Amino acid sequence: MSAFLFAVTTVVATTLARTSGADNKSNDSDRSVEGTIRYDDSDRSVEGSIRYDLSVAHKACNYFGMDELVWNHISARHGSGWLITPGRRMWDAIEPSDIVSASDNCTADIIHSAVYKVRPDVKAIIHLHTKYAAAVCCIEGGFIPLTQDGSFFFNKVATHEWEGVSDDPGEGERIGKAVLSIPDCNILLMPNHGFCTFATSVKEAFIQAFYFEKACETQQNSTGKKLLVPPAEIMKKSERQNYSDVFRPGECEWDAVCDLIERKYGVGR
Ligand SMILES: *[C@@H]1O[C@H](CO)[C@@H](O)[C@H](O)[C@H]1NC(C)=O
Ligand SMILES: *[C@@H]1O[C@H](CO)[C@@H](O)[C@H](O)[C@H]1NC(C)=O
Ligand SMILES: *[C@@H]1O[C@H](CO)[C@@H](O)[C@H](O)[C@H]1NC(C)=O
Ligand SMILES: *[C@@H]1O[C@H](CO)[C@@H](O)[C@H](O)[C@H]1NC(C)=O
Ligand SMILES: CC(=O)N[C@H]1CO[C@H](CO)[C@@H](O)[C@@H]1O
Repeated sequence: MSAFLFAVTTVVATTLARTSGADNKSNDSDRSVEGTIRYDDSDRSVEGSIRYDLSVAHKACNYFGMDELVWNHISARHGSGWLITPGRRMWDAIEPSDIVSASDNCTADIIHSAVYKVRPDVKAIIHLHTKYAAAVCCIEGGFIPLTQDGSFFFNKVATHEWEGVSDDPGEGERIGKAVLSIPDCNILLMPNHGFCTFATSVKEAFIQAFYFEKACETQQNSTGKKLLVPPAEIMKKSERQNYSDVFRPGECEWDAVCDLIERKYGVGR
């Protein structure tokens, strides 16, 4: 009986997540400023689908080795604020109900609120310290897109120099300036620290982070060799193709990632 109930709950949660999706374009005009969370829980079904996607994204980071113990954050706008990683919990154990509407971590508030403030189009942010991206963060010149996977980020990388652990609210303004300096950027590279990807949905932000880490791995493994850097016009063409409706990050991958995570970890227990 309880197994039956669990199965029903899982199916309902999964269907909800996949039909209503987290790409919901909520009204941004009253979005929170400077980390002030005014949580709008008026739409339960939208909230449920965002929580589901956030839980899957945390568990998928754990599955693919992209997490770092209890640190780092994934967030998604909801209502006039955003939902975010609870902290103090391993990412394979983050369930939809564990996601919080305000972080107890000031670092996350500064970085995430800075990006949401200057980019109304951004609905989800992932901040990670994955190993290959962290290595690329420590190389002069930073990220070099070399492959088809890397073309997602061609001319889309903003940079914000490390200021130590982010606890100075003034840093938010500097992060905002960095993000605005590269039109349509989808990566904030944080030298000697890590990176953020930002996107129109949780699934898109996760898939971007996956490909960014992979592109950094390719770059790192090519270090010290003579690089074949593709012509800019080919990268530009590939970038546009990658962002067409069919290949938009997450479009083809996300349901399969959800299936994988349901099989390996389960969601919603
Ligand atoms: C999107 O979210 C807003 C606010 O949460 C809600 O009013 C609206 O109905 C949602 N739209 C869809 C298509 O789910
Ligand atoms: C968003 O809300 C503001 C004020 O609440 C309203 O003026 C505006 O038309 C709304 N925009 C959309 C796209 O719903
Ligand atoms: C917040 O999280 C970051 C990692 O994302 C960590 O470096 C920092 O120490 C945390 N700060 C607090 C106050 O918990
Ligand atoms: C990069 O190098 C590591 C260590 O040699 C290897 O395990 C990994 O498969 C390589 N990755 C790529 C994308 O070449
Ligand atoms: C996010 C992004 O870069 N989107 C681009 C993808 O390609 C389309 C079509 O060429 C562009 O209009 C978008 O700006």
